[in-house]
Amino acid sequence: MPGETRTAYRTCPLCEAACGLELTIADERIVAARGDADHVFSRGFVCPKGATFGQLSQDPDRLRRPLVRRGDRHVEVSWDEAYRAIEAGLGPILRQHGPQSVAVYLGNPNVHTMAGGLYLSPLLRALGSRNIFSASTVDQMPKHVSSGYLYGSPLAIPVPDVDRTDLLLVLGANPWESNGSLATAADFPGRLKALQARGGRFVVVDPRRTRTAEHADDHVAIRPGTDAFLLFGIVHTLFAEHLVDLGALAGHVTGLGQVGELAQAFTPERAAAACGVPAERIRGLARDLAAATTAAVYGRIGTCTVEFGTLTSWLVDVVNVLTGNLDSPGGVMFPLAAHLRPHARSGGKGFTVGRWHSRVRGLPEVKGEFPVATLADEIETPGDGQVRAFVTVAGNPVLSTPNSGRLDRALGGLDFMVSVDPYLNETTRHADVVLPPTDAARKGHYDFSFLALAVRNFAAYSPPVLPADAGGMDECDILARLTLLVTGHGADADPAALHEQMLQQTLQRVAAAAPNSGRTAEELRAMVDGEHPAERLLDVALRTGAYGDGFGARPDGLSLTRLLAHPHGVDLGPLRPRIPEVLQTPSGTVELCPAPLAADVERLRGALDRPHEDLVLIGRRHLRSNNSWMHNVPALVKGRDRCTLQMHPVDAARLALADGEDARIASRAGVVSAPVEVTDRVMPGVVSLPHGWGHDLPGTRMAVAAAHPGVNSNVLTDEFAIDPLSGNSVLNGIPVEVKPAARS
Ligand SMILES: Nc1nc2c(c(=O)[nH]1)N[C@H]1C(S)=C(S)[C@@H](COP(=O)(O)OP(=O)(O)OC[C@H]3O[C@@H](n4cnc5c(=O)[nH]c(N)nc54)[C@H](O)[C@@H]3O)O[C@H]1N2
Ligand SMILES: Nc1nc2c(c(=O)[nH]1)N[C@H]1C(S)=C(S)[C@@H](COP(=O)(O)OP(=O)(O)OC[C@H]3O[C@@H](n4cnc5c(=O)[nH]c(N)nc54)[C@H](O)[C@@H]3O)O[C@H]1N2
Ligand code: SF4
Ligand SMILES: [Mo]
Repeated sequence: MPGETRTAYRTCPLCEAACGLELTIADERIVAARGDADHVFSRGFVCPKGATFGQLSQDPDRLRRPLVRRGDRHVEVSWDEAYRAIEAGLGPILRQHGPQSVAVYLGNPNVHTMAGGLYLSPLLRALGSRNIFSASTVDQMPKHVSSGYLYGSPLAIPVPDVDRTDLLLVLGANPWESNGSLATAADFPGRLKALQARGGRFVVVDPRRTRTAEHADDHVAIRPGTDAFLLFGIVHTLFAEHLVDLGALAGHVTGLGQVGELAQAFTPERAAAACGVPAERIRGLARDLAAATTAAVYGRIGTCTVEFGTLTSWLVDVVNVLTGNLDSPGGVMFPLAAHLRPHARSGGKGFTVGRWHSRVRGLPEVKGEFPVATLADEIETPGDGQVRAFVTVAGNPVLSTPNSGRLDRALGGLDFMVSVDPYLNETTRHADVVLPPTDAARKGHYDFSFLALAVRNFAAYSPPVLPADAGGMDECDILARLTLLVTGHGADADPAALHEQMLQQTLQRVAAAAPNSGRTAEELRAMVDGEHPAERLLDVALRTGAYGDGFGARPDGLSLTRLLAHPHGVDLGPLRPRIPEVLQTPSGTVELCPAPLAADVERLRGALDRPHEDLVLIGRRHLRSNNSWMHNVPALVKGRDRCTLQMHPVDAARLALADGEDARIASRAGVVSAPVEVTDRVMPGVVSLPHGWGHDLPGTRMAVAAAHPGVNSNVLTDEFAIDPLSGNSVLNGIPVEVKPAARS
């Protein structure tokens, strides 16, 4: 109501921590965002990004109506006109060249919206293209692959039980600034401090002395891309010193002996020569992990976006298994989210990749997608199946993916492009049509992805905090209408048709799965609550989920109504062991030595004695960044330039570079210039440049970001450097040459 000030609660959708926000709303504008002190999980924590929730939602550069490209300008049009332009552009390409001619790229914010969780699958199914790409292959795909092989499901990702562990070994993660990833732990810094306060320790392995490393009990500097050697050195030591103890896991693990054999080559001495961590330190880590009452090894970006990403991700879990810390309190555990159910029994089909291959480079499909590192190949290479049209949903691959200079040029050569995105940015400037979803304040929120990765089970649903924008369009509707268009229902199809169809199909599955409940899909339909299509689908998932009310069978169980009555979330308790039920491998065990991984160990062994590069590039994240897309919020970019090339004083002296001087940085893929920041935070031989910058391209509409452009580090990363098992890009450990810009 005009003139009214009120408080509303909402989960922050900006990172994986899933904090509760307390919003102050005056005159239907968000005037403040604070941490929700009563939130069951985040207990008042908020970071600088969450605090800008209002500014972000109300950013004047945010698009609220669709855009259509006319020449080199984008002009606002009605929704009907935008969908008609899509039909006119996409229709002929689909008819003439078939579904493979249309590629899709799904970006990171899709895992932070309900539309992404619910409405992408139908769209991709309707389209029927195999040219599907996502931010997963510049991020966590190696972890999915290792989990797929070990546990039979790529989504069975164990998270460190940070609230109960005695010893946490962190590799390639900086949760003090990233707030955690593949481990939803609001106030990660506070949880780490609590770990230390109760007498526990945490150790950080990182080529940079990050803020996490600064607070750690120990910081181990490691040469980029070499954690697999370190971890294999630990595995070797555990076997050599008879420290292997599976604990409660004994009887649920196969392949143990083979892992011991594979580890033989990786003595701590040889591992040390490869990774730069002294052999005695490697042995010490192994002994500490074995001796600790509970311990957890946790790896993230620095273990995934590297040459041996899948092997490293696997070895993280191997160490957890060998020390008896998998699926055990204080170790790493499998969460159980409220919208999911435990499996009826262990054992399943297992995990496979390579059911089809990419046209140009012959790369295997993984989880139904191809590596984004080969997207430009598919657009540029003529022939049958060439990509001619492109759809992006919540992605900015021109800044986020390797050799993005090449991808940027490739996008310019497309016949047609559609972007579902609230900004006209480096990627969407290429789109013929941009469909902007309403801002986060006007949509409901439930974390389908991150509640399944939380270090404590909990559930929260936030309804929209502001009324719908009458002329705007909700993202579920945008995607549903696109799906209907692709399936031949025309540009004017009513999204409600798909919403109802999806709900009916879900209810039919529920009715078929529990025939004894005596309820038909129609009877269940009458019981479903929710004002919005996403709410109704969520209600069904919650009620049939692990803690659900079973549509009345357990009256005190969860439902949408119950979550609406608990705006600060519902705590569902500490993580509980899930083995064997969680295991969906063919054998029903943890298959510790899967053949594809064992085969890849050969490649790792081959790299043991390889000479080291002079200088390699790594990335970094800053507390006030969010990949590429929040640099338009003034509060998040003020202060000194953050897009600097960090370099150790020894390298700076060797290369005759002074602090603040512009350096020319060259790799196989490209060249950029950035100011040097001389600092001993990075180890010698390593330089660091953050990703997500480079906002100086023409045709964008992000005034604040353009005033703080920085340079795009992914001009330097190489699209031909990928982890072969997952197709994930190598974004850390890029060989570079650095010179003073003025003298080159
Ligand atoms: N060198 C290097 N490169 C990296 C990384 C690295 O560490 N180093 N990290 C990688 C990682 S982990 C990731 S996840 C990727 C991210 O890669 P992307 O997902 O491609 O990029 P983002 O910067 O997250 O851009 C998100 C886009 O979504 C839009 N958006 C924001 N909110 C919404 C919404 O609610 N709906 C819709 N439809 N759109 C929305 C934004 O405007 C923006 O265009 O970058 C990767 N790239
Ligand atoms: N503030 C902020 N928070 C974010 C994001 C953001 O952009 N900004 N992005 C979000 C996203 S999409 C993600 S995926 C997460 C990522 O979450 P994290 O993985 O915690 O974030 P990073 O800061 O990329 O941490 C990776 C660390 O690995 C180190 N590293 C690089 N190469 C190696 C190596 O070879 N070995 C080892 N051991 N370490 C290495 C880097 O120095 C860096 O400190 O963060 C999320 N949260
Ligand atoms: S840590 Fe993440 S979820 Fe929490 S307030 Fe910050 S951006 Fe939002
Ligand atoms: Mo990410």
